Amino acid sequence: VKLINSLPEALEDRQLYLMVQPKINMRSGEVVGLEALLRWRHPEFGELSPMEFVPLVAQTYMVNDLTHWVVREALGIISRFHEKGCYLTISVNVTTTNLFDDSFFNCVESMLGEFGVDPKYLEIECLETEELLEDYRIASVLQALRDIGVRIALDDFGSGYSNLNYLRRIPVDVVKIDRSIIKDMEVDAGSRAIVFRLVQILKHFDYGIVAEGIENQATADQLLQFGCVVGQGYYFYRPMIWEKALESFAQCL
Ligand code: G
Ligand code: G
Ligand code: NA
Ligand code: MN
Repeated sequence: VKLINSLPEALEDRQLYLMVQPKINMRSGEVVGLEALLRWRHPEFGELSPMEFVPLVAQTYMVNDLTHWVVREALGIISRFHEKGCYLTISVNVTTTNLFDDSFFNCVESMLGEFGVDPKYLEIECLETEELLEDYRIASVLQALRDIGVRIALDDFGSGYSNLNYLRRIPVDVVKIDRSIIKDMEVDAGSRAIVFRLVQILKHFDYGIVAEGIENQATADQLLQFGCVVGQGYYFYRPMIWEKALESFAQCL
């Protein structure tokens, strides 16, 4: 409770900040996008991972302010890359509560305008929850975002319900294959078989595919063989300070 109550102050004091983790085209080695990952440097509790506070905040309406802050910050970051001619996308993680918020769509749309970022460079990552699959209000927010060009990614696919038939009913452009399956690929033929078929099915329906949690070359090679080109994981890059990413990737032209 104390933690949650200190959030508004933390937002003002800039105790929160974003790290970025690159997504890469494993065929060319090129960085194609960044995922924004939230951190909280708390004066009393130290460095907090989003797992320690996002679930708590997500039970309150404060999660809306928090996500608006994250989107604003992420767009500020990506516009710095674009200024340097480096047209990467940026993804932001949102919770189901955010998608029930009537102001979410308008906020995102107006912030895109404010920063002059083409909506196609913003991706919203959401988790496959029951509400996401079943609530028409969420589907309509996602569809409205897609209609203006924002991309929608389904995060951690393969860790929850992962019902392929439901998947087709929700407006999603990109599916991220959860690292829990990816991490076993190197040692387990069964996991490789699942990923192989999953990639085939996702390609059949024209989804963009991102493999998460790649930790070694063997897994990256296998994924490429299966036709999954975009990957993310410690093998390529760990989450990093965005200024450092700007320094290293901004000569990407
Ligand atoms: O970066 P890290 O591995 O600590 O992230 C842990 C979890 O927190 C991941 O599931 C990630 O999706 C989530 N997360 C990271 N940043 C944000 C954010 O800005 N908003 C929300 N809702 N979740 C986030
Ligand atoms: O749930 P989500 O996929 O958004 O989680 C993102 C989190 O996953 C980040 O906080 C990041 O630290 C973590 N992560 C990213 N790549 C790897 C990886 O290769 N291995 C492991 N164990 N964690 C990873
Ligand atoms: Na994510
Ligand atoms: Mn994920």
